Amino acid sequence: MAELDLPTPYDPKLVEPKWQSRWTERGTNQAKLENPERPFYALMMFPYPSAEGLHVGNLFAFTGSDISARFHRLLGHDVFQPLGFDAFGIHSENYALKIGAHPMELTPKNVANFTRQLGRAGFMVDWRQKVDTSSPEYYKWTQWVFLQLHKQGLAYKKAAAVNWCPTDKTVLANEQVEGGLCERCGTPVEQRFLEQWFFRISEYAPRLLQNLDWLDWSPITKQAQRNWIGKSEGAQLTFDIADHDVRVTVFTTRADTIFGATYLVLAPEHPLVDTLTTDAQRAAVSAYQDATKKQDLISRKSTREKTGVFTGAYAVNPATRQNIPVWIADYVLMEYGTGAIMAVPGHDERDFEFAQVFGLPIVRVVAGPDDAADTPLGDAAFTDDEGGRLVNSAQFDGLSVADAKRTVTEWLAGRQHATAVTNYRLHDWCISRQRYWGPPIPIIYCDDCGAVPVPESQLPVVLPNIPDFKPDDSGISPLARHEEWYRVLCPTCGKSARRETDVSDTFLDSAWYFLRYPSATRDDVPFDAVRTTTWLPVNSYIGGNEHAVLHLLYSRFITMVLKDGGHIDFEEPFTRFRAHGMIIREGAKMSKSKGNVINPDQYMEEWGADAFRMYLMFLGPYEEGGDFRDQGISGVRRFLDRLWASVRDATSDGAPEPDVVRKLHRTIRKVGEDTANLGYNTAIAAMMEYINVVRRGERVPHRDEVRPLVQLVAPYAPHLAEDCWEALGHTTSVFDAGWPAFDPAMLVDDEVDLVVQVNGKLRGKLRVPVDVAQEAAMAMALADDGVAKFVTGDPKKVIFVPKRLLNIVV
Ligand code: ANZ
Ligand code: ZN
Repeated sequence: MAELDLPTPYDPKLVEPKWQSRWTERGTNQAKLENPERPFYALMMFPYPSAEGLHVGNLFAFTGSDISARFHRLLGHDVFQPLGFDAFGIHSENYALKIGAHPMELTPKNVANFTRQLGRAGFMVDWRQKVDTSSPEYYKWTQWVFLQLHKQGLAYKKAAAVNWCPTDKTVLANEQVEGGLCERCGTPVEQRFLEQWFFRISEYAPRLLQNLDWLDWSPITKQAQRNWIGKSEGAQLTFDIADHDVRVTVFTTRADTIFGATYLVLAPEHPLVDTLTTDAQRAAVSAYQDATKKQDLISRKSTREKTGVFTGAYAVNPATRQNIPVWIADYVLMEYGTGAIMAVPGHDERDFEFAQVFGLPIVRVVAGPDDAADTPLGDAAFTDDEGGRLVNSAQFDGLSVADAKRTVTEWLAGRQHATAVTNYRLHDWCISRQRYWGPPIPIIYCDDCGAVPVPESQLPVVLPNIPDFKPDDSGISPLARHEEWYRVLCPTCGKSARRETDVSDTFLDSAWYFLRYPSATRDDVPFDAVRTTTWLPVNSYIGGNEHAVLHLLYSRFITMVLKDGGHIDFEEPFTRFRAHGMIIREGAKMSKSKGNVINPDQYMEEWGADAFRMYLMFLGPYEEGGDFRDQGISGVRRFLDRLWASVRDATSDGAPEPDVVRKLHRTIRKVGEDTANLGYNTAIAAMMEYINVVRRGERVPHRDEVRPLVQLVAPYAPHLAEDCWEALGHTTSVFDAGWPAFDPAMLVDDEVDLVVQVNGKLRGKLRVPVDVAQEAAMAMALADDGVAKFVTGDPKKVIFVPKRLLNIVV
C-alpha cells in the first residue's frame, strides 16, 4: 500500500493558505441562508478594529466560538457564523486622536488589517454577511432603531446629572463607570448637568429580571445582571408635614422600623425643599444646595463625614404621631427611590452617623435575642436585624422583622400612609455622546414643532467628514461647530431648524447587530422578516463576561422593544450565552504598559494557525481561561505532526486493532461530550492520549483508526483536518462529513474489579480482564499476599461469580 499523498513533514505554511483559498473559492464557509433544514446561528462578539490589530484575547474568544460553530456543523446543523466590526465609538476615535489621523480614514485600514488576521486564523466566517457599524448602510438602521424607541415613547430628553469623563470629554452611561472611574481610561468621573437623550430601560427592569430565570446563560453573567437590575422590595410611606398642605413620600425597605424614624431627609435637589424651607433656614439651605451641585455622584455615595441642613419644617411620623424634623443631606440621592428617606438612626448606619453629628434622637425598635429593649445602640447595632423582634413599637412589639415589614405596611396602607412597591436600581440608559465618531441622533429641533424625529425615508443622517472632530471641555458636540451641517429645514413645517448634534452611544450600535447579519445585504429593510424568523434568536452566543451589564443587557432591552413594536416575534436575543475566561500571561493581565502582549501573527507564523488555535484552547478550561506560556505550544504542534504522520503512514490493509478501536470509541464519546460543553482542553487531551495509543511502539496505524480522529480534530485544527481528509480520498469538506458515532458496546469496560473473599470475609480486590476464567482468577488471588496469608492448605470450595466475586472457602 502506497503512502498517502501528503508532503513530509507537516508544513502549515503550505496547508493553511491552501485551505483558506479553497474555502473562499468553494464557498465552504457560507451558510445556507435560504431554507436551511437545521439552522444554527453561532455568534461571537464582534471586535472593535483597533490599529494594534487582533489581540490574543480576541483570538482566544473567537477560536472557542469557532470550534463550537464547526462542531455544530459536523453534527449536521446548517451553521451561520458571521462576523463584523464594532467600528464606531470612542475606542476608535481616541486612537485616531492619539496618532493624529481621521477616524474615517483610519477605520477602513484597521478593518482591512483585522480581516487579514481573522482570515489567517481560519475562522468559519460567512463574510458575505459582515457588518461595519460605522458604514452608512448599517447606521441608517441604528438610527431607525432610535426612531422606533422614540415612536414607542421610550426615548426622551432631559437635563440630568450625568457622569462626565474629563479625559474622554464625554458623558458615560452608569454601566460605563466602574468604581467611580471611567471604564475606558480610568479617570475619576465627574458629575455634569446636561441635556441628554435617554432610553427608558428602567421600564423593562421587571421583564429583564424575570426572563433570567429561564435563559440558558452562564450563571455569573445572569448574576451580574440580577445585581445590576437590583430589585428591592419595600414600601412608599407618606408623611404629613405640619403646617403645610403637602406630604413627603419616602422609599424604605424597612417599614418595620417606622417607630424608630426620628427625622426625614430629602435630597438637596428634591422639589419640595423650597416649599418646606422656613425663612430662617433659607440661606443655609441654598448654600448647601449649591455646594451639593458641585459634587460628583461618587463622592456623594462614599462614606465620609455626614453633612446636612435643617429645613425648619416638621413631618408627622404616621406611627408615633410625633413631629420629626425634616433635613436635607447629600447622602440621599435624587435618582433613587423617591429622593427622600425616613431616617432610622437606630438601625441604619448612615442615619446613625448623621444623627450623631447633629444630635438627633436614636431609638431602638428591633432587638436581637440578647438585647433588651433599652440596650444602648452602638456601631454594632446594624449588623443583623433580620433575626430580631420588634420593640418600642406599640402593638407590633414581638413580631419578627419579616412579619412586621408586611403587617406594618398593611396597617399604614389602611390609613393611606403606605403602598407596597418594588424598586429597581437600573437607571435609564443615557445614550447621547458629545463626540464625533458615532451615528448622529436623528432628531431635528424646530422652534415651532419641538423635537421632530427625522422621517425614516430621510435616513441615514450621514455623519459629515469634518476635520475638527476633536471633542473639547464644553460638553458640546464637535458637530455643533458645523452650521452648514446642522442647519436644516423642519421636516414638519419647513421652517429653519437645527439637527441634534450629539451622536449615539456605541452600545446602541452593538445592541442590535445580531439582527442585521442574516440580512446584511438588504438595503431596503433593517432585517428581512423570513431571514429573521429562520435564524433568530441566536442559538449560541459566546463572549466576555465584562459585557454582562453593558452590551448583553442593552441587547436584551432593544430586542424586547422591537418585539413590542411588532418588528420581531421573540423577546430574548440569545437563547444560550456562555462567558469565556481570560488569557493572562505569567499570572498578569496582558497590557501594553506591562509589555507582555502577545502578537498572534508571530505565533501563527512560527507554529501555524492550527497549532496556535489549539494551544490557546489547551491553556485551561475555556470558561475559566488560562495562563499563556511559550513552552506549551511545541507539545500541541508535536501532536499535530504526529497526527499528520499517522494519516500519511496509515494502511488500509488488514483490520484495525480491537484495542485501538475500543480506545477510539471512548475518544469519540469524550471529545464529543467535552466539545459540546466547551471543555476544549480536556477534549484535546483525549485526542493526544488516543494518538499515543495509535502510535504505540511506532506501529503502522490502520486508516479506520485515524479517519475518525481527523473528524474529531477538525473543529480545532481545521486546515490540517481538511488536508488529511482530502488525503484519505475525500473530495468534499470534512465539515460536511458528519460527526463520527461511537458504539456503546465498545465502551464497556474491558477490565473489572473482582472482590476476593476468604471464608466470606473481604480480603482483597483484583483488577482482572472481564472474561477472566476461574483458574486464572484463583492464581491471581493466591499471588496476592493479602489473600494468600489466609489461605492455608487446599481450599475446600471456590465460589466464582464472573466479573464480581471470588470466595475461597478453607
Ligand atoms: C429606613 C431604613 C431603616 C432603611 C433601616 C434601611 C435600613 P435598597 O435596599 O438599596 O433599595 N434609601 C431609600 N432611598 C434612598 C435615596 N434616594 N438615597 C439614599 N438612600 C435611600 O435600600 C433601600 C434603603 O435605602 C431604604 O430603606 C432607605 O433607608 C434608603 F434600618 O429606610 B431605609
Ligand atoms: Zn417645524
